[in-house]
Amino acid sequence: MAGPSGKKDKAEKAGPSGKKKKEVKKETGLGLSVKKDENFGEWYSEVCKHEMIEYYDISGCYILRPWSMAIWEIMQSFFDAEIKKMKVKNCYFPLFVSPGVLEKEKDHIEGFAPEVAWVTKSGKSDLEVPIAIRPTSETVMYPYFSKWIRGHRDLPLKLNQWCNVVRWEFSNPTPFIRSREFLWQEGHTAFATKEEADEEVLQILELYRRIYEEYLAVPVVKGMKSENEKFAGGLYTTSVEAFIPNTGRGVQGATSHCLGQNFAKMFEINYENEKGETAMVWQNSWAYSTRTIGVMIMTHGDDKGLILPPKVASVQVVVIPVPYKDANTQGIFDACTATVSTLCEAGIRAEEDLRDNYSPGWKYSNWEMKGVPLRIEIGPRDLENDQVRTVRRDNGVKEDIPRGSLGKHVQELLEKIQQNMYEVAKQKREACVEEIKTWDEFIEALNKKKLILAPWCDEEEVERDVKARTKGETGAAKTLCSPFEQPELPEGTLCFASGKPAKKWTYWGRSY
Ligand code: 87F
Repeated sequence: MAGPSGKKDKAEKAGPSGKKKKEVKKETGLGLSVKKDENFGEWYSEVCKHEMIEYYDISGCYILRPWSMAIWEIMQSFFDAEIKKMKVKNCYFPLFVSPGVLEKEKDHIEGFAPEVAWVTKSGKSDLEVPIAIRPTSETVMYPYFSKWIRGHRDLPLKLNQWCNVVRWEFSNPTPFIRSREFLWQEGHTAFATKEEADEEVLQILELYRRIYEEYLAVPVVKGMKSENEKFAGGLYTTSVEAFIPNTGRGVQGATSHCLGQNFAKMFEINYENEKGETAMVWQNSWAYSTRTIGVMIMTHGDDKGLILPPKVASVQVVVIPVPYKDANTQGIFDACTATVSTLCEAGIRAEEDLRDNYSPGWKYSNWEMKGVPLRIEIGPRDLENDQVRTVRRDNGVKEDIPRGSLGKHVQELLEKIQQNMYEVAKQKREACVEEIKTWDEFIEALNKKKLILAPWCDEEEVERDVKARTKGETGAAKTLCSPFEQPELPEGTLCFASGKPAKKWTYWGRSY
């Protein structure tokens, strides 16, 4: 199915079920063969293949094609500029980790050990000492933090790197959402005081919220991870959590951890404070990955394919000529080119599709499938009236606009599309939220694929118990986060699972 054999695969695709229609669709590259509501997994995989990713011949590894890489780069530009305002500096540490360093912090690595990939050979000969491939870089970086941090003037130390990491996952791989290699940024910072660390955790979390809500038009909840779900090596973990209504699963969007002084102790990251005493640093780490793109695809895509939010779309507007037999074809083509120039000058990412081997209808479907937020059609009538026709990808609404006010008008339309996509996604998510009080209500809501908000006693043992009691084919329910924005918790409210006094409202559900 993958790579080099892809072409051949298509030709042979008649298959035992022999669905003619599906085959024809595959041949022309038009339309999806499944609906989002009918087979979400298959739908997602098909949508990704147009043209975000290409499957690869190693399970769990995917090729990021320009169409998705461009989205990553746009988010990267935003986040990189924001952290630079916070005086975070970029750096790059090696991909390889020696076993001694990797295993230095035993607690931290313990649960993760099966996922670490190792290089054991060069050519045909075994390496004397196998070398690990980074799954994350705490143990890679912190020996150098110890070396570089000497006095209070060396603090804060704020580093970030944009890189790939490898985690040899065994549960079912999904493009962007769970892959064995992925791209991310990892920030690692060290401070003199806990207060400074606490403040940064939330500043970064707010940037993650903005990536999801302002760029990807995906609503998220900011909150605190439970003791069970936090990063074991740290003090506390905050996250932004998204929800996929179609599967009823939560998905952790990004995390911002306060590590406390655990790693500082382990790696002896000490400094001399103003009083001349030896003190230990407070640390944070934070990351978001290419998973963001998967969450966006799942949230917005429809039966026609992808829908890209204008802010991250590498092509925001596609301009398509609609020539008729006797019409002034060259005039229409020229109008398309002029339209693209005008839009580009207005700072809009626009492209024309003047290919002569495809019909306008084919092009419409093709660009719809690729999710371009706005289509502009120019035909003989438009030329006559000095106008263009716009068609929105998010709701199909058509509008004729005068060519004179193109830049301003299209800019406004793109902003409306961005806003509308966020509102629609938010409404869909809100419709899934269910506040429950009892165990029976919990199970009922879980079976209805709800995002469950429940009063909880906040005890680790109770969360483990809920997991055990809900274990099934589709995975156990667990806490997603305790939202920072807490609804009122009336005196005497009891935990839905243990019957003990509830301490907080917490989101529960199955998750990716
Ligand atoms: C897999 C193998 C080895 C996650 C792993 O979230 C180690 C790990 O430490 C591991 N999977 N983690 C936790 C990563 C924590 C932390 N690292 C820096 C982040 C943000 C960026």
